Amino acid sequence: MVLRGQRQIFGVALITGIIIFCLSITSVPVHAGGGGTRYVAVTGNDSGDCSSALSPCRTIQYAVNQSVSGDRILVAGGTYVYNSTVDTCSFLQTRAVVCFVDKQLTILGGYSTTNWSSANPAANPTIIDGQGTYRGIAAIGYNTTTTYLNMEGFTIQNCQAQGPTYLNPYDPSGVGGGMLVQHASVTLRDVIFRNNRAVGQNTSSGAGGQADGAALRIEEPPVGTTSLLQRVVFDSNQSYGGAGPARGGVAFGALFIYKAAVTIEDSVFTNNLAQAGNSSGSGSYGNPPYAEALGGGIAVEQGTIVLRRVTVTGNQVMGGNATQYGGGAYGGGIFVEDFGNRVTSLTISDSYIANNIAMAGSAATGGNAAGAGLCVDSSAVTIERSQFVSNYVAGGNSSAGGKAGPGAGGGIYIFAIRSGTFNATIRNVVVAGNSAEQGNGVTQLGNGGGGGIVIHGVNADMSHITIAHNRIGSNLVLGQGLLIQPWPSPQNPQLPAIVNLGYSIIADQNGGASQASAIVVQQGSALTFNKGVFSNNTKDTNADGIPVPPGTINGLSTMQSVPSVGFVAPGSPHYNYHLRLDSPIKDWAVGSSVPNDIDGHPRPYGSVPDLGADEHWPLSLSALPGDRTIRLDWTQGASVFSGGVSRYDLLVTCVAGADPPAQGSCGVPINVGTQTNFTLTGLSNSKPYTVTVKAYDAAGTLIAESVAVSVTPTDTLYYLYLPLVLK
Ligand SMILES: [Ca+2]
Repeated sequence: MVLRGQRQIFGVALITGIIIFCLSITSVPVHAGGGGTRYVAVTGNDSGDCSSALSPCRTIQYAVNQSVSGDRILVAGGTYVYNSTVDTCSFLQTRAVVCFVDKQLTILGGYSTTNWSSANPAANPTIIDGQGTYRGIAAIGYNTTTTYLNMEGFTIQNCQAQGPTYLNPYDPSGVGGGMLVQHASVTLRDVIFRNNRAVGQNTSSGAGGQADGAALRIEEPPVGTTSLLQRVVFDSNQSYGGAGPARGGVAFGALFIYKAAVTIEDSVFTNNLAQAGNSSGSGSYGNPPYAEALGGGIAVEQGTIVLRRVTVTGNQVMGGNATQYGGGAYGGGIFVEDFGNRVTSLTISDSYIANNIAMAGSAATGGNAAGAGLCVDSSAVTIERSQFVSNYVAGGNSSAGGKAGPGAGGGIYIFAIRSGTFNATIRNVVVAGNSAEQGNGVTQLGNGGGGGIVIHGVNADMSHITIAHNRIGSNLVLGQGLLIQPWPSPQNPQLPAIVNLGYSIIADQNGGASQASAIVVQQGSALTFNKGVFSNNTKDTNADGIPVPPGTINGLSTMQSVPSVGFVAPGSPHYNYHLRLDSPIKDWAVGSSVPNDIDGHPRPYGSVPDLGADEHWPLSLSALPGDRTIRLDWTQGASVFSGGVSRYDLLVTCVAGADPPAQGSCGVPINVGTQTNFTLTGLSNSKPYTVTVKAYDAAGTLIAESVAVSVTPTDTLYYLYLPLVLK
């Protein structure tokens, strides 16, 4: 089923031009030979050039004004707010606490007036507070292509960018609430964006103002630069599209990236919101035609985006309401699309995307919703070693007699509306506990689907995927776990979806109307299985023509079935889809050459890899000998089996003449409860002991064990023993 009638490009609505400076900056000082250090503290005074640590300046902005490219500004802990007397950026409609044009600056927080040599942002919180009125930072390249901000150790909070952004030509958008990086590149480390807003203006004609980048907008940095975000937190930032008489304003989420290469590592996006504006009119106007909300955590319009070890949880996109057409909702956690047919790519690795929501707006015709965890349009995408868990997508409700909006792709929705190199490569990924629902109103069984994943009009190479416990609403039938469909429709398949699915698990899929199946391949598309397992689904595929006629399905004979896969702790609250020791599908991935698993553990353990995202390894255990003692620790190993273990037993094997442990007997299991470290005492020195840790579930079934570790206690501790770590 077609999700969207016709994809529109959002860019027309974007602010893309160089700022029109109707401003009073007469000259921008860009001197060679920077590299000086300037000092700022809340106890300081704005005088001189801030270059003495003994007499710091009072405002960051004053120090910025004194600075030349290459300078460093060290900022002591405290809260810094807007001060009009030092503001040199009168061209900004939303003024900023800190603003600069055409400089390369490093601004470092976390210092104190008694210690300017090492930063400690935790001990010396350094806060830029917009007081609900001002933008936090604006870094703008105007005459140069080298403008750059390196910022570390700050909290940027309570900032707001309220539309309009420009007066000539008039633009009602509100963008970059916490930070606006325009035609400049940025490096941020240890920065927290909290409770910032971008607010589109309410308008008296046409569409309401767009809102994007509640925390941060990175807009068209110089070609060849890559912006870098490390250990950055985006928490509770909100973008609100403005109301408009024809339709509400579009909203993009906390981080908005436009035409940029950005790498994000070890960062968190949580509880952010993109809410499109409402309208008392039809809800359709201009381009994009509807009041859409996109990318609650991260929204990308063209770029090269790399996400490593990123957590994206609890973010939302909410389409706008109107009378005729509800606004769409795309990518509750992450939304990425090309722009103007430019190359765009997304790489996600070792990341966790959970509990995000995409809900379309209500109207006579409910809006479309897609990809609660991730929505990708016309871009190359690679996803490795990541989890998409418990995300929820719902189409918009319709008023009496109108059509309910479709909801599709609870976890992941990948699509294209034009031909191109849009391959999706997905490896070692868990997609579990996600759901897709249609809005309320006049429903159709085909109006959405793919509780776990939708692949729509693109090629996808998927291997070692665990698709489990996804569901669709009671008025849907198309793919509880996986929906594969051509663009724009099975009746008019112009771009097929061609999917390879190898070494994967499709288990415990449920929900939907009576004919719903776990996998649906629609006519005009193809799916090739290469080994895998079905388990406990209400119906595995639509190969039999139910619920809809199938496209090409190959390799079905390579699939096996088991009653239970043997997950450690499936479903809420743990969503732990690692394999138990007694899983029947271990060693079934004959021929797989994928070198590792979702944990980064090597494959295979033993001679043949396991199906799905996890390779089952023995419980990792470290053992440290001491004087008549052995210190055991399996905390790290236990994390793999979290939620599944009811108790651990230690089994200690002793040689002849060796004293038994004080805590039990040789050869008899010692129940240590749920603790994940233990010290055996009373042992004999110079006698080898063999120790195994065994993990049991609540039913008393063994679900994991360590390898047997041989350790010899000793009192000759002349040197430090390194822990013996075994997988
Ligand atoms: Ca593993």
